[in-house]
Amino acid sequence: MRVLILGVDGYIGWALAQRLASKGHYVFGADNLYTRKRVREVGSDSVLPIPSIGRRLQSFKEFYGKDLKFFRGNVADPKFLYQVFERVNPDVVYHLAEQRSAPYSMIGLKQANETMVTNLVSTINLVYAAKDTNPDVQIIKLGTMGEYGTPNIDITEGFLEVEFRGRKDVLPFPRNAGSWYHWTKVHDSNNLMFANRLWKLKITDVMQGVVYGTATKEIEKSHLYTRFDIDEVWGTALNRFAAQAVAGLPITPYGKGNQKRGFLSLEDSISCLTIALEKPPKDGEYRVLNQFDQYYSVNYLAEAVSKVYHELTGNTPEIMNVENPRVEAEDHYYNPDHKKLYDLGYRPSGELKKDIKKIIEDLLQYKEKCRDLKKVIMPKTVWKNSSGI
Ligand code: USQ
Repeated sequence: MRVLILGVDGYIGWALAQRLASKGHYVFGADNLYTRKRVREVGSDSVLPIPSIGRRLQSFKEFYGKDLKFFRGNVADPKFLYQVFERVNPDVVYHLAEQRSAPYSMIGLKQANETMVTNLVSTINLVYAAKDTNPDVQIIKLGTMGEYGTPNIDITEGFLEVEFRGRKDVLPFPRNAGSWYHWTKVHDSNNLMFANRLWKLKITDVMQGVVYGTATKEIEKSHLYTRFDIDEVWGTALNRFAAQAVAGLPITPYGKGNQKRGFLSLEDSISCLTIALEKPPKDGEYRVLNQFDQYYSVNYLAEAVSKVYHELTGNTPEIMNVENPRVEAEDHYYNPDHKKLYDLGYRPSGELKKDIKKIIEDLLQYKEKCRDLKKVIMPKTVWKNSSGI
């Protein structure tokens, strides 16, 4: 199949390109290298070394024996996206090209606006480009489990059967996000649903949990690493905890640390995204898949990382529950469904402890780099201090 990955230079995009190439698909990618730039701006860098895009594509060709045809540009620019669609004529398009950091969106008004525009406009461009140039394309769009928030009821996959004042309906599950970034994903979901109603586009909206890990089976062979961020803006919970241990810093669950989130490994994320391609929705269907393996509290993950680090090195990192920079529930009910991907054939690849061990082993090879980034690890972006112009 001809597969277009918007956001191919990112954490998920680069790993996904390798999986799809190794499965024999023709892979095309677009990216404006936005994450590289924004990560540098906060004084940080990917801990795993990432070469320039030119060298990256060259190594891809050498290892996989075929080109990853690359288009450099911004998918929030409609002209660019239409041109890419016309050149590629994809069977499947993945939209992974959004601003992906909740803390970045909470720095201030400029970043909030940038996140809103980048994310919402890119998705609107996508549905129009699909409708106008290739209405049969399958759209796989990365949303987030964070769209649902942490309601005091079970979370279904996208839709909820409601009985109210004697009448019944099936309605979108109420969304209640916790950052401007997470709200953009809610707005995207609404826009995708509407585009589907208007033009019968075939859409999979993926509610993905927090992804962790350094590798997939392809990356273990190719050594074409994907990026790995650990700073307070671009790094995420479990990855940060492992890097904190390696850097000799305390591991930082925020607040009481009892907040729970769905997590999955990079390997599993890529498997799920591939299953979405291989088992498409019906023509004209909009479907929602909740994509995570298990849910954990951040305290549980902090302890798990500390234990594994001790087993590997003999040292026990300190766990320090720091003041929570976010506005979020720290003690709450959490029970989201995640059945549909299992019904489509997804099976988790590993086991948390083994996955953590692998991350720590990989990071130990870049111990100095983790240490160099010490100054950007502790949380500084405080939700309530988000500032205006
Ligand atoms: N957290 C800590 N300590 C840290 C970092 C985070 O306790 O050092 C806590 C946060 O307070 C939060 C939880 O861990 O309760 C998750 O935070 P995160 O930074 O790992 O992830 P989040 O900001 O929610 O966003 C990440 C990705 C985003 C994706 C989302 C999936 O950056 O692109 O959509 O995970 S989900 O969390 O399910 O919404």
